[in-house]
Amino acid sequence: MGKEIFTIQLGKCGIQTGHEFWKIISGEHFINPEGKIFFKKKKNLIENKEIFFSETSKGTFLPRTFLFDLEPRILFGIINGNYQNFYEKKNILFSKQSAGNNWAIGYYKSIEFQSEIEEILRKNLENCDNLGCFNIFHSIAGGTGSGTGSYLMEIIREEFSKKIINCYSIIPNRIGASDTVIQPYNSILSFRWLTLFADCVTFFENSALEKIISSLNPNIKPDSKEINYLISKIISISSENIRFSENFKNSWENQFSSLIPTPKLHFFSAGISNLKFFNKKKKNSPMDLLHQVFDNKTTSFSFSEGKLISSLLFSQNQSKYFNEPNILKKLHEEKKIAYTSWGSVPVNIFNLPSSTLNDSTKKELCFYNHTNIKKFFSKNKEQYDIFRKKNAFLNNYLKNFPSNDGIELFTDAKESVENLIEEYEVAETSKFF
Ligand SMILES: Nc1nc2c(ncn2[C@@H]2O[C@H](COP(=O)(O)OP(=O)(O)OP(=O)(O)O)[C@@H](O)[C@H]2O)c(=O)[nH]1
Ligand SMILES: [Mg+2]
Repeated sequence: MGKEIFTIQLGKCGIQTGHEFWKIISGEHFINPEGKIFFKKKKNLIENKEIFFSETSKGTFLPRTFLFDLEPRILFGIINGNYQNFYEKKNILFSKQSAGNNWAIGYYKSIEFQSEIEEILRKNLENCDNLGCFNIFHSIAGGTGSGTGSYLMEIIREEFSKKIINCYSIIPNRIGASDTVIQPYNSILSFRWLTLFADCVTFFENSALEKIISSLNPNIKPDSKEINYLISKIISISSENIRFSENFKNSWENQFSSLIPTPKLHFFSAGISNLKFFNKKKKNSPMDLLHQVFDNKTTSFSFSEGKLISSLLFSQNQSKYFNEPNILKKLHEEKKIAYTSWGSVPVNIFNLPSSTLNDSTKKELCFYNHTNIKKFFSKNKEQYDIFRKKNAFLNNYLKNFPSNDGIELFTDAKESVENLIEEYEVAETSKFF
């Protein structure tokens, strides 16, 4: 079996998207909300459910996950429903009041839970043969997702320095929805922590996800349920190869390390083809699927500016691409995709186990490491600059820092984002290596 993966679900968004993810993968492993296997294993099905689930002494399989929120409401909604026996109670932690969309409250309030958090992480680690990676689900706009998320990355780096920190970071920008007003403060601080402590980060922009869902089926009016399903489906597909393979070398890090040329450039977007959940009727040729993978992206980055550093394609047509390598080249030409001059292989292809899952839809999924992601950091930095210039909501924010180091932290975070943008700019030139 490959290395185990331990999940961390933080704040409302992290808990809800993570819950959707667990629903999808538990279904694929025939595990019911009680943790019991409800279907006899298909013949010849190779399954590594222990990577994500731990087997209890009663023979049930429960998610290897830690749920944390500074307010109990969302957690109670999940653990008092059908899934009350699904999550281990000892892996759930909450306090009484939310962080009010404030990074500083999220970060500093979490310090009060340091020993409990460390104990939970250590116990879960002891329950693994060889834990490889921490998967963090969170939003970088709310206080718990951004602040506690930052704090947890620091703890993991300090206590379990060799383990990979892989973040699924959700960015609001919902069309027509009012979002947290101090989001630029939360995001700029989160970016600093994600740059310094995470090994890789996949961004999901709610507005981009809404567009994908509408393009797959114009009759659907996307809400959180559909958006969370899409995020979770992307993450679950990217783990199929690990969960359903006899090749234990298919570890998460083996797949994703090919995307990261230097440690700092570790921010990805994903692209997804049509999914049966959104459009049951649509039949797609392999070429249609590929087009969709390039068009349906989880962030608003554009191929028309900047350069592709690397990409990772999960496909049921791997052999086709090996036999006809020009397919991808042609498509890249058609889409005018430019590569960095120093990168090695612009597309790495991994096979998806096609026949194993309940979901028989043909699908493709791609992760992109593209320099145009810098636009996203620039946009957030500009928003932050506007706020800072006017000192908008600043005192309200700073009063939640325990000492006077709030301003210093902001200066540091801004500098770190500027350096990151510069790194992507240099990566577009041949001077990079
Ligand atoms: N895709 C998606 N986005 C969500 C969901 N819940 C919240 N969000 C987005 O995340 C942002 C706020 O994050 P929350 O997760 O509610 O905040 P939190 O981490 O609980 O932090 P506090 O409530 O401030 O303690 C909002 O602006 C929403 O746009 C969800 O279930 N799915
Ligand atoms: Mg909350």
